[in-house]
Amino acid sequence: MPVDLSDESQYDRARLHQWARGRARSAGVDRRDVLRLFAAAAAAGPLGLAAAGSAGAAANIGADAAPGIVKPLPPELFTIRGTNAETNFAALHGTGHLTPLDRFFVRNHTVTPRLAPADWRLNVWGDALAGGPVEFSYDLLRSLPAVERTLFIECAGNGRSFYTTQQGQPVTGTAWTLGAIGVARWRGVRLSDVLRRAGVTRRAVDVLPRGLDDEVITNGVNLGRVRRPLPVSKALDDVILAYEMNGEPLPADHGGPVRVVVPDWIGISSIKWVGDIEVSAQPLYTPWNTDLYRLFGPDQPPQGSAPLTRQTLKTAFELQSGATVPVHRTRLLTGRSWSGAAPVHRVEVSTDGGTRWQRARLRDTPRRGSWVRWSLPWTPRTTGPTTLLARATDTTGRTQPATAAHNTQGYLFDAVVRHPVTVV
Ligand SMILES: Nc1nc2c(c(=O)[nH]1)N[C@H]1C(S)=C(S)[C@@H](COP(=O)(O)O)O[C@H]1N2
Ligand SMILES: [Mo]
Repeated sequence: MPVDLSDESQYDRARLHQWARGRARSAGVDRRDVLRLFAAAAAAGPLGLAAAGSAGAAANIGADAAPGIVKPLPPELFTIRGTNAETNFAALHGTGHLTPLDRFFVRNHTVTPRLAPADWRLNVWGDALAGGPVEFSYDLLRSLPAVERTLFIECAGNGRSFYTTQQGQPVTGTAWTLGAIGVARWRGVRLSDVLRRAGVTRRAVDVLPRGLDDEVITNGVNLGRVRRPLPVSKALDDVILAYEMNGEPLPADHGGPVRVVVPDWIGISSIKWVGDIEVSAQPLYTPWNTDLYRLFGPDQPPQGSAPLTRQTLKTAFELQSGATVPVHRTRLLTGRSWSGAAPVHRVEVSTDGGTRWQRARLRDTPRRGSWVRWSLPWTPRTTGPTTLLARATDTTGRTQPATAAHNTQGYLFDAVVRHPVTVV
């Protein structure tokens, strides 16, 4: 029976099957190298060591520098994690629906390249095009019909550190708390318009955008340039090639001059500094859809899960972890909740460690692909430590659980996060 790859669950099953049968060609990377790399990552132990999920030459750089990120990273706004910068959620308090560019998280496998729009070209090629390769300049792209959408980009590993700190489970990769997400207004062109102009045919199965940043070398293994295939159904559906972010030309750190933006899907799908796109009549495999960005571990299918696609459900307070708050004074607790599956329509907050829950007021109209801001007034009556919790429910009916399903690389953490504060 032909597989309908426009159905995400069928796509997942088809991919899992191909993987299990050993049909995976890990595009340019020796499979044994990747396995060796994984053994090394596991031996390096939990969080932040030279793990595959935090690939890059500078994974062990100290906490005061993120070499290769261009924009300023003041400590009030960001926590540096290797080559990456995490948004401090407390720094979003009082900001609008969109994450200001000066505090949008940066996740770099290597370093931010500086690319001039005038020199930039996008090469679309592959055996599922009607003819040869087609090149797009920046000006040509800007002359095509423009679209604008407000969408989050969130790393699949966002919240990863809570597997360890809250569930006592080891994971590898960058030890994000909840700040590996941002929401922006993206302007660009539909990827489908570009693919059609390039002559995409019905033979197309996979679409593989690749970044112009340096090749990724992890533990001596060269994984090549950052790239992850999209099923053609998703590529032709709602994916954008963005050249503006919040009304500004796309900043260098976020993929300027042009990046891919894939609504609802894990951040790695949204390839920055896109330089070429392969349109293939066969399924494609790269380290980013085979060994990385799948779920492995005792609680997962024996061969690992299908490649990850949609993001999960999460909530964060716009408050420092461990903050002190004055007793008998009313303050407005604020935060944000989001889901890759559907709009978030209910948020409940507990100020007593989870005994009593109150419904928060939503400050945004719930919309697909973005977060909702919420608030709840709180007047603490007793001094001492307490735990704040907040949990979201999306319109599929799903509510954040008490524990997240463990996986070795710490992806898709969705459990309610315990937020310690002290009342004084
Ligand atoms: N070319 C390229 N694209 C990339 C990456 C990268 O290192 N190189 N990182 C990916 C990951 S893992 C994430 S989470 C998002 C982060 O986007 P941001 O840095 O704009 O926040 O970009 C993705 N696209
Ligand atoms: Mo990511």
